[in-house]
This record gives sequence, structure tokens and C-alpha cells, in this order.
Amino acid sequence: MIAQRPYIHQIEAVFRKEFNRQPELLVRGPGRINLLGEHTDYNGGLVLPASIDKEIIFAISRRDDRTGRIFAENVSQSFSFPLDDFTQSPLGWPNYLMGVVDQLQKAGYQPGGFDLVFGGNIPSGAGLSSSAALECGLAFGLNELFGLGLSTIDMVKFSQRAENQFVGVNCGIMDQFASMFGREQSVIQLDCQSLHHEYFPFQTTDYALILCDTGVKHSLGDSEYNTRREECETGVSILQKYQPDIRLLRDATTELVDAHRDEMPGKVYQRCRYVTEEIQRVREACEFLLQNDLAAFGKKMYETHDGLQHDYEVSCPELDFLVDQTRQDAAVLGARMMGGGFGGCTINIVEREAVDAFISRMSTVYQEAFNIALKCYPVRITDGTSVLAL
Ligand code: GAF
Repeated sequence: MIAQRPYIHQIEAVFRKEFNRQPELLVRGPGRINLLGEHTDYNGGLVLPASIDKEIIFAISRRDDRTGRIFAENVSQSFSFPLDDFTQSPLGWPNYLMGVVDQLQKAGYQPGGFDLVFGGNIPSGAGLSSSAALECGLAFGLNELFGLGLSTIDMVKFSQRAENQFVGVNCGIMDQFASMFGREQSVIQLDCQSLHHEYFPFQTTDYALILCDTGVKHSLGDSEYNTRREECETGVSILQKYQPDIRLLRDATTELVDAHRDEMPGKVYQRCRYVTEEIQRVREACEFLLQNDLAAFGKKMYETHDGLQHDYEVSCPELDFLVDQTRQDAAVLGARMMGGGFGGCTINIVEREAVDAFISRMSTVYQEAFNIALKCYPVRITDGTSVLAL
């Protein structure tokens, strides 16, 4: 396996060159896909992600002092910071790492100084959660190196908080959970309130998972994400007047939302209805996985896309185009936009034998429509964050 990932040797070699010694530890932090359950995590609902073979590799060693020295191989940038006194960096990427150290220290853990080189094969800007991979990989590496005694769920929570509080992105818990808890050939059904999770088989012998990268990231994404969260909270506050025990939309049903439609602003109703339907869709889709009925599962993906496009309004013309192109293709069981929206990738379940034809056709029509070269990534579901043998 390592032979097919030349960047692993590259990361080790760069570590030796930068720091004149061998790394003590190699860690892999994977990116994630999400099959169903979009914009449900911050509503306490169900999601269905998996970790994949797009990954960040960390080569790391302890230092005797209290300095973190980091080299980002993909962008050839160095950064160092004193563990006892640091603030946000305008470079951007160091914040995901410093955020983890910050959260660990605030919780009373004492990681020491470290030398780190990281890099890998997660395409940037594609929405595959390279940020969660960075956070989780470092939390995992520091836990191993310094014997911090953190549980896996602790590391997930510190990683999410690093992003919420240090980086300043108000994300839910899905991405970090998926990066840490992934399991080969399985998707994780995660209840984002209780954090109860179950693995469902996702066999891809006859079908492949293909991501089609729009190559766009519309800038309104971050502000719209926060607006959606607020709209959901507004919906909850209206429903609470009738059912005080509702704390998050996961506690409501579509019937309840419909019953109070007239009291909600139109957009708030649309958002709440989408979320309650989507949570139910995840439940139903998991039954299809148990029956090994990927065709029925794929139909749910189209329903999710339609909800995200028309009700939740987080899609964009490029994503809609790519999904629409698959609707009449018998070799595609399901397709939808994936992640926060406004760009990034679609996720497609495609008959294995038809993958080459699919990629070629999609690339041609996308180029014609938007004058953008489509990038397609076949992905495999893998285990979550782990140590790599040196
Ligand atoms: C982004 C966020 F980071 C996740 O927490 C989740 O809300 C997702 O958008 C939408 O499902 O990836």
C-alpha cells in the first residue's frame, strides 16, 4: 500500500532534510466524504460520512524545548511558534495546528515541543476536509508522542473546538468525527447530539465512488453557512413555544414543522423542513444499505440534492449541472452535492465498468458549459486516523 503512496517517502525525506534526524512517528489523517446527512450535524441530527484514501501524512518528533516547528510540504512553507505564547497566523494553515495545541493546553494537557512535516494527496479547496485531517492528525500524533492519555472522542472534540474557537469556523462535528472514526468499507451513522455511532457496510465491488470537483468555491459560502445555522435556530425557537423540550431540530418531526408553517418566515420553514426530512432520509437509507440495495440508496442521494438545491439553497449552478448530467445515466445510482455547498465536489455512485466513460463524458460537458477542466477523484473508504509503520 505504501508503495502506491510515494508522498509518504517524500514527507519522511523532507523531515530528514529539514530537521537532520529521523521522525519518531508517522501518522495518517484522512479526508472525508459524506454519503447522506448534509447540514444536519449542527442540528444534532444524523450524518453518514466515511474517511477516505485522500490523506495527510505527518512525520513528527519531540523536541527538548517548547517550540513547535512545522514545514508544510505541499506549499513549501515553514512556520514555528512558542507553545507558551502564540496567536493566529495570517498564513492560515498553521492555525488548524496551533488551534489543537491551544485546546489541549486549555484543557490542562501538556504536549511538549515538536518538529513536524506534513503533506499528502488531499486536493485543496475540494471540500474533503483537509482541515479536519490536519487537526485530527496532530491531536493523534501529540497524544502518541507525549502519552497524553486522550480517548479518540476527546481528540475529535478538541479538533472541532480548535476549528470553532481558534480558527473561527463554526463547523459541526461531522468532519473531525469521520476523519478519526472511519472504518474500511463502512460508512458511519453518527448521531451528532449523543455521538452514538454505528457502522453500516458500504460494499463497492461493483460500484465506485467518484467525486467530481467543480473547481469553484463561491465566496458567499461561509456567511451563508452561518445564516443557515441561525435560520435553523429561529425555527427551533418557534417550535419551542409549542413543545418546550425541543432543543435542536433533531428533536422535531417534519409533521410538527408543517403544523407550524404559518408561524415561520418562508425561508425558515424551508430550512427546517429540509433538515427534518434529511435526518429521516439517513435512517431510511441505512436500511437500504443493510439490504445491499445501493440503487434505492442512490435515489435518496438525489432527494438530498434536490432539498439542498431548492429548500436549503446551498447549491450553485456548477453543482446542479453536474448532478443533472447524471440523472439519465443508467450507470449512475446516485449523485448529489457534498459538504457545505457553494462549490466543491459532487459525490457519485458509478458502475465500476462505466467509470472511464463517465469521467470522460462529464469532463467534456463540464468544459463546454463552464470552460473549466473537471477534476474527478475515484475514492476508496479507509480506516480513520492512525499510526503508520515506519
Ligand atoms: C461543512 C462543516 F464543516 C460540517 O460540519 C457540516 O456542517 C457540513 O459543512 C454540511 O453538512 O463541511
